Amino acid sequence: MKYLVTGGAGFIGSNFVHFLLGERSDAEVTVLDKLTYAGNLKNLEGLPEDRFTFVKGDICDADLADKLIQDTDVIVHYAAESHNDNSLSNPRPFLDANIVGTFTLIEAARKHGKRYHHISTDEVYGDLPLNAPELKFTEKTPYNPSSPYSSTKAGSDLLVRAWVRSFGLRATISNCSNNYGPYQHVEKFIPRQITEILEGRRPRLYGTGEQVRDWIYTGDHSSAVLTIIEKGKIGETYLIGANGEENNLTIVKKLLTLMGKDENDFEHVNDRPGHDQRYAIDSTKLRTELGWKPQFTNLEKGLEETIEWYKNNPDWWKPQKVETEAKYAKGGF
Ligand code: NAD
Ligand code: TDX
Repeated sequence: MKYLVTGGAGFIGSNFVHFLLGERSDAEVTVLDKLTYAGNLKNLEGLPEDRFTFVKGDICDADLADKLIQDTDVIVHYAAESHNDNSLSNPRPFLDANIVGTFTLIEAARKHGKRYHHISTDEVYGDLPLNAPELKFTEKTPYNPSSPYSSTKAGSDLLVRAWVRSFGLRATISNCSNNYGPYQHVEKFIPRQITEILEGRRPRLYGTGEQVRDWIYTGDHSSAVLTIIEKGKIGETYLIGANGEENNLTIVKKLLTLMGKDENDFEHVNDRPGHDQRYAIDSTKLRTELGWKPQFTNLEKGLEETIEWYKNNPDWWKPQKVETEAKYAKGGF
């Protein structure tokens, strides 16, 4: 099987490439990645050279997409502008990568009749109230995105659904909850706080910190995506989650404690405009219909391993850190 993985030099895409080549000895992978600020070739080190090719390029380049997709069995589309805070300060790149980029890929996929899997997020459903723990997102929840990031992801999902219905595109969609683990860019919540502590500064909590995210270890996202590609029903959407709900304040306190600091040694900074309150995934469909289940469900252990990785890999994250914090300082975050 020949796979084209877009965004494979990013956090989650690179995890999938390592997972896939490790799990399937007959798989060949081409990564198409523009290497934006979020892409890093170090994430792809150590892969089998005879089964892996890297192409630097933009998913909006129709000629390149056409050429690569012609020679592929399955397209797995991870490439995106992925950070909410960036989408609030500069939305335009989100429209280009997430909407036009997806359009370009599904056009080529339908022209060549190729299998396509679309990576999306639970944020397309908007947020849940904090006072109704019984509510969770399901595949039937109406779309209600809040930010420029999540609205462009929602738009891309809707394009895929329309291409399935109108043109018979052989596609599946997955919407996953918040990922964490090694190789995540230091702009994101957990690595930002770990690296702030490692650099001798205090973690930064937006607003009160009562917002809830449903955390999943990246490896579990990757195994779910492979399950959907191999066993999923064409035209269907699957929600991916590992029952990892926790509020931001608790995560910050856990990180401080695990790193030998006082649990109250953090700062409250400006809140994110339009901040989504709670995400929570009901992944019953994926578990019962396709038999998937997560392996890394101990959040505390996952955080310990993640802290250890950032401690041991300053050469990976230090180059991103100064620019990221300068961006945050401008907005008072
Ligand atoms: P990331 O920002 O770490 O990586 C994105 C990758 O896409 C980078 O390597 C970047 O260079 C590449 N890219 C961006 N624009 C491109 C373009 N125009 N052409 C080619 N390559 C381009 O993102 P991530 O956190 O790994 O997220 C990957 C995917 O998973 C995204 O689609 C995101 O919406 C989705 N997702 C993320 C999470 C999460 O918690 N991070 C949760 C659910 C879904
Ligand atoms: O410094 C911070 N302090 C803070 O309190 C940062 C960076 C974030 N936060 C809060 C905001 C959110 O409530 O932490 C929570 C998580 O923030 P992010 O890591 O920015 O993630 P989120 O906005 O929830 O979106 C993530 O999950 C869904 C990914 O970035 C998306 O790509 C994915 O689709």
